[in-house]
Parts: sequence; C-alpha cells; structure tokens
Amino acid sequence: MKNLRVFGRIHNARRNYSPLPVDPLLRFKTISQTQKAPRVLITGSLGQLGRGLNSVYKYMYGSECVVMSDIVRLPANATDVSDYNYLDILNQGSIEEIVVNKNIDTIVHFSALLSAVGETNVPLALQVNCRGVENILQVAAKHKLKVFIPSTIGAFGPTTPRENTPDLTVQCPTTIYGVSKVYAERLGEYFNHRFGVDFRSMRFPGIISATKPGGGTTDYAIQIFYDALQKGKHTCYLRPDTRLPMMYDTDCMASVIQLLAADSQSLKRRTYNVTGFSFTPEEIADAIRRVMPGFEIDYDICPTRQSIADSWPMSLDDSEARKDWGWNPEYGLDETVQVMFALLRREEDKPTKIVSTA
Ligand code: VAH
Repeated sequence: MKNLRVFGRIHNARRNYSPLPVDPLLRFKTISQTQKAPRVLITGSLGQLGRGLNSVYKYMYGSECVVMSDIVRLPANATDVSDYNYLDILNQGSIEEIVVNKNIDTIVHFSALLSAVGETNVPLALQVNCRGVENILQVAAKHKLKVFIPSTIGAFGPTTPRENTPDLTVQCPTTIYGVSKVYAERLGEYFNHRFGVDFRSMRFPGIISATKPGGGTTDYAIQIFYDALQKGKHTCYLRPDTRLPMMYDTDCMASVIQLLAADSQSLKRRTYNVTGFSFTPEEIADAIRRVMPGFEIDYDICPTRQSIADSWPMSLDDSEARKDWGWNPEYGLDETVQVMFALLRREEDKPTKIVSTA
C-alpha cells in the first residue's frame, strides 16, 4: 500500500508532462469493481514481483485475498507481506495442503531461477523451473485452479527474429532458463488442452522494480538506479548498445491482474508477449542524466550475460495481447526513471528531488 500511495503522488506531480491517465490505479479499481475477489496463492513471493502483486491485490480486494509463500524467513522490515507460509514447490503434497487449507482458486507461480544464475546451477534450475511447474500444474488440474506462470523473452533464442518478435515464431533458446520456460509454456498449454486447466502465461521483458531481482540478465536496469543514488555512477556488465525490451513494475502487475481477469473466451492463445519499451544501457543512462545531470556510466562486460542478452529479442510485438484482453502499458522510460528515483529515495528516507523532464 505504501508503494501505491507513492506512485499515486508521483503520478499527479508529472501530470503536466506525461500523457498518462490521471489515476494510475484506475485499471485496478475497474477490475475490482466488476470481478469478485480471487483467493490467490503466490509462490516465490519474496522474489522480485510477489510483494508488489500482494500490495495491488490488497488494494483491490482487502487483506483476505492473497496467501504468500516462499522457502526463506521473512526479512525483518517486510511490511508488504501478509499470510506468509513456508512452501517448497518441489513437494506436491505441500502445495495441495496449502491450496486446500487456504481455499485457493488461483496460483501465481513466481518461483524460478533466472537466466544468469540458472547457468551456474543447471540441476537446480531443472528442479525449480521444470519439476516445480509440473507440480503446480498437476495440483491445478486436480483442484481445478486457474494458474499463471510467467514466461520470458528468454524463451526465444538466437534464431528468433530479434525485432518486433511475434507470439508465434522460432523458440530455440540457448539457456537452461529459456529451455525450462519453453517447457513451462508447452506443458501449460498441454494441461489446458488435455485437462482443461485454466493456464495463462506471458513472456515478460526485463521488469524494472524497486525490489531487486536475483540472477537475471536484465538486473542492471534496476541496479543502475541504486548506484546512481549511492555513487552517481554505474558500471554496466552489458555493452552500451545492447537493446532489450523492458517494462515498469506497475505495468507488470497490471498485466498479471488483467490477464487473470480476462474472460477465457477472449483468449486466443494461452501465452502472450507483453512489453513496455526497449532501450540500451546508453539510452537509460541518458534518461537518468535528464533527472541527475552528473550521472556517469562505464562498462565492464560480463561475457555470460552479454551472450545471453545477444540471444534475446530487442523488441516484442505484443499486439495480440492488446487486441485479445486489452493490454495497454502506461509507463515509458522517462516515467519509469521518475518513479524509480522517487521510490528509492523514499526507501533511503531521503527527501525526493525530482527534476521534471517537461
Ligand atoms: C532475466 N529478468 O534477466 C529475467 C527475464 C527478460 C529476462 O526473464 O533472466
């Protein structure tokens, strides 16, 4: 809720120069007014996206609709966590237990090893990203649950067209993360076709959030904000011209909530591309300089992450998601930079110094 209040305030402050709608929470309010509250289990909920999704659902439906789970103890300052439970997604019985005990009707399955860390531990990536998905889908089939499992641009590979990549194209990824996400997409579609599981998925670009991710190739696009505030400088592990698709956190939350709320009849596929905007390290550094003129960037290329990034799309075609269930991102690069600085400054308990880009 705290985050929601902050971006509401920032949003109003930038109303003069941004084409964004006046109320950034409108899309969430509209859905909550027309759809009844789900009972959502979020796995891997202490990762990059879980706490934000919990906050949005709580804003929409009150505190009763989300059950959070993960395998680590809560951090001491975790204010945006509710009904938190230990859940090992490799144990199918434990998933069933929580689904039955908590009367869950929807699972948002965020547990996964990301692209860079997956390459350092392939057996664990296979366990978490493949066995975990199998368990979730089997529980969903048995208990007739709706299930959202995110996919990624990492599910594409070097033989995929890299510009404006469509939903249906070559998918031959070269990372274990990508291979396991193609498996999740195909297994989910199979469970939908064979057992009627209401499986839904999206291929996310890099997500820019105030919560840090762990072990992704797009992580620099978050770290750059922490470094800008703490050191005025960032050393990037990707080349300056590496273009990747990205999306701001709130748009990501909206995409999950909108896709889960969409009428099943309107879905022409079960896995959709979604995106916000694409940029290179050089371009995000320029955008940061528009707010913080002295900001500096230099480069120390990580060969593993660079070769992963070079195998991924530079931009995505998400027209099918726009057409079928009304996907419409609200944040561009400059809006994202403004919101990120405001959120991180608030975290550090420093006064917010936003320079308007108007
Ligand atoms: C990663 N952030 O870098 C993830 C993502 C778009 C890629 O799935 O691994």
